[in-house]
Formats: sequence, structure tokens, C-alpha cells
Amino acid sequence: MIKHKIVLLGDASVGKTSIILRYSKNIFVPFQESTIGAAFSQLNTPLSKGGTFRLDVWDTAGQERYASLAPMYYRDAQGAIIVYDVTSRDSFERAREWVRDVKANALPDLQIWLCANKTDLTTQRRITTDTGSLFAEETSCKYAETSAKSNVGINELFTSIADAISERCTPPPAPSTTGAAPPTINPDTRAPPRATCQC
Ligand SMILES: Nc1nc2c(ncn2[C@@H]2O[C@H](COP(=O)(O)OP(=O)(O)OP(=O)(O)O)[C@@H](O)[C@H]2O)c(=O)[nH]1
Ligand SMILES: [Mg+2]
Repeated sequence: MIKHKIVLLGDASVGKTSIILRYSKNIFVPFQESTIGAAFSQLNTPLSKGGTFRLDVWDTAGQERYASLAPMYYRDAQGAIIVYDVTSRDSFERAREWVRDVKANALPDLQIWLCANKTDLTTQRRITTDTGSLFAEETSCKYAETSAKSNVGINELFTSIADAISERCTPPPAPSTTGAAPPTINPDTRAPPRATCQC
């Protein structure tokens, strides 16, 4: 079975659960309750080249008392969405810490999306696009801006994740040998599957 594990990380109340709910059910809950521990969902995500890709998504709890659980969720993940709230400098500082912690402890080819959420709150915004995207560039993360409330950037975020992870999991095409019989693969000499992907 193909499994691709994604984890959402970030300070409490930045909108992790709201992002998942907007994507999976197209709803927004104005007074969303804090997540306890973590919540799991499976999302069939469209790929930009067509078809769908299944993501196993862990939505972690941002409250400080759950912080010690997070490594359990990101250690063997293929992707991490590190979310901050653009109206909260503290949440951005926390996101920077998450990037550092995840890079130090996760699989080496884990891909990180830095996600600036609540962009609908334009007048209260404290962290600009330039600040967020520059930090993402410096740390080799992808950058996304979203509003779970206004449904902006959410579909694009998940499609970008599915595209990136599916590309890593798809073996490169065999060299073309026009007219020749397709090459046979000796099962004993096939490359072992990637350690990080169960494709
Ligand atoms: N204006 C606005 N509010 C949002 C947005 N996303 C989430 N919220 C609100 O922010 C609050 C926290 O959202 P949650 O999705 O529970 O945040 P969380 O990151 O899952 O929080 P924890 O589970 O405690 O870690 C809720 O009241 C949401 O309605 C957004 O894009 N815009
Ligand atoms: Mg939550």
C-alpha cells in the first residue's frame, strides 16, 4: 500500500485544523476547538498532471503541553507543513524553531512547506510576504500563503505537496530505445525501494 505521511506543525491557534477542515470538508469553524494530542485524516489530493495521490495527514496539537509528542509524528514523515499566523510575530518565531527542530530530527529528504495562514486579516498582519518567503528561501522550505477562512491558497498548497512527494516517489523513466524490446528487470538487481517512501 502506498503511504505518504504529512504532518502539520505550528503554534496553538495558527489554523492547522482549520486548514485541514477547509481542504477536506470545505468548511470553516469560527471558534474551532484546540486539538488534543493529534488528529489523523486521509486526503485524496489531485495532482496537477491529473490523477490523485493519497496523503496520510497528522494534525498535531500546538499547545505547549503537547510539544514533546511532535517528534513522534514528524520523524518518519515525507512532508511537513509548518504553519504560522501572519498576525502573530510569536507564532512566526515558533515556526522558525519548528523548522530548525524538524531539520535536525526528521528524515533527510523530508520536504517542508512554511505556511503563512490568516492572510484575510490584512489590517492586523504583522509578518509580511517578504519576511516569510525570505525565511523559507534561506532554509530551503517552500512557501505558501493561505486563508482557511476565505479559502485562499489551500487547494494549491495540497496539490503542491502531492506533486512534490509523488515526483520523489516515481522512478525516472527508462531511457528510450526506439524499436528495441522493452528491457527486462532482474528482480535481484533492482534498486531497493527508497527508505523514506513505501511506494
Ligand atoms: N481570520 C481567520 N481565522 C482563522 C483562520 N484559520 C483559523 N482561524 C481561526 O483561528 C482559531 C484557531 O484555529 P485552529 O484551526 O483551531 O488552530 P490550530 O492551529 O489547529 O490550533 P491547535 O489545535 O490549538 O494547535 C479558530 O478560531 C479559527 O476559526 C484564517 O485563515 N483566518
Ligand atoms: Mg488544531
